Amino acid sequence: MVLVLYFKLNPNARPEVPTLSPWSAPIVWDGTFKTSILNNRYKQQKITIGLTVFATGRYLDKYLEDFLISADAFFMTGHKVIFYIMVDDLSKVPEIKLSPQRTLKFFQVKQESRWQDVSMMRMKTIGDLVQACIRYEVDFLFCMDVDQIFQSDYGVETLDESVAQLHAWFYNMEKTSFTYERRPTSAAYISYEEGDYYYHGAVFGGTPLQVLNLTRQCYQGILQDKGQDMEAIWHDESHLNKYFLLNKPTKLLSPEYCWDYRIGFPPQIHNIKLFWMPKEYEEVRDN
Ligand code: U5P
Repeated sequence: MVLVLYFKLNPNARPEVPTLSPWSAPIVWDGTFKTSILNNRYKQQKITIGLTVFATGRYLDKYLEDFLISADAFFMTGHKVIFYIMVDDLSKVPEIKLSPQRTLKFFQVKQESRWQDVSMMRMKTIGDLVQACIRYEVDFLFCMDVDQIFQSDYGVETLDESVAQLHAWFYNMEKTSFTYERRPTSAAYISYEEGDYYYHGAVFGGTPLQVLNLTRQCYQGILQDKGQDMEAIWHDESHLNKYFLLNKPTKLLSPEYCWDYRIGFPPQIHNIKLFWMPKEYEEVRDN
């Protein structure tokens, strides 16, 4: 049984940004934690961290190799990591030699014909996989988009029961500007009066049981909408935002943990740990 380490962030290190949510969940910004202390404590517990990623269709050739090479270098270095990689063609899997303590597990999945369905069906596949095996194999789990690159240490300061990523484009906006699903008939509906943050679907995590609950509930919402011939505006991300509105995350990651360089380099962004790859939508999406 692994204990989540509740460490006190040092908000004085980053006085210019909010480091606590209204429900007192830490918001992790670069400089607010002591990596060496946390690493030692988690090493004593011999934790294993899982990371799920999907790479089907053109995403497999275009993004998977660079994602994995960068994850090997920067994701949870010094700790045991299992990568759970979902592909639609096992013959195209890149040959990568990872550092010790890192394991790759590949799973064959069907390529959905619509990119929106690829994105949404991830919730079902991740839930099924957590249920079948991941929950016995890891202490913490992250789920990420593949079209991203790690560029500096992404470590154990991010671990918690339930972890959400602040979206780089919305972290300093008013909630009325968030692109939540606004149609009351959708399961993902959030009114203009509600909402805390706009969370990014490209990164979420937590303990396996929390991730199981999240993926199951999001998938239920997706199915409910499909039953009404609806699709939420930002697909699985809309359902994720609804889930985190009702089930507050216990830790939030600053946009340094998932940055888009097209925004530029505002002064609050000190140390980018992961960034979005530029995407030519016509090239990677079939429809
Ligand atoms: N994805 C695929 N293949 C597709 C579409 C999406 O593997 O054809 C996965 C990738 O991991 C991608 C994520 O980063 O879903 C989110 O999709 P999107 O937001 O880029 O459409």
